[in-house]
Amino acid sequence: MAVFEGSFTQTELLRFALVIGRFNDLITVKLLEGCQDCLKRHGIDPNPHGNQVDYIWVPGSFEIPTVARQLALSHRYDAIICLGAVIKGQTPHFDYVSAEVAKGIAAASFQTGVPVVFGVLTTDTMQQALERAGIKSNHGWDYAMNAIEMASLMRQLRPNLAQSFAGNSPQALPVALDNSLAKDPVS
Ligand code: INI
Repeated sequence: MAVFEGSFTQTELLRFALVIGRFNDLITVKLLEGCQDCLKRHGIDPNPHGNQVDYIWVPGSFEIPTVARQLALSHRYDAIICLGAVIKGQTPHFDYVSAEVAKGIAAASFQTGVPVVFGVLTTDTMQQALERAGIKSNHGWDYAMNAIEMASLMRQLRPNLAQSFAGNSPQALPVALDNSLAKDPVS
């Protein structure tokens, strides 16, 4: 048997997409900066003209899942990081938007087998959002850490699961895994 865990040092081949909501961009731009800082400090080139990170801007958090799913289906990325800020009290939209974005991001990840990081702040006030986007700490950094860990872990699991299932009948391999094994995320 074996232990698998993501590496934070072997990152040069990893590819990421960042989906960022423009709504409350005072917050989302700060999350983005935290995210980029973390990626850079872990050896990932955050330059949009480079090979490792693509950036996709959407109007608001509600639009994030549709785009995240499309990107995951492309199998070009090891992980997708979704950044948004849903703040209560601004509009009655809060409950609808926060529920849908959480469900949608989870579905995009489950349906495709690609890690999709839920980097959407849901707070009662703008002050709470600011505190989580740089004033006290920057959750953007944490979202990037999650993405690196999951991206690296999934790269390890694909070949290892293929090997450990090699002796079994094809029916023993779950369909989702079978599909992911057939695709190279960087091709
Ligand atoms: N989008 C957000 O990202 N955060 C919010 O707080 C928010 N509120 O409160 O309304 C918000 N609404 C816009 C929404 O995401 C869609 O862009 C819009 O409904 C069009 O589909």
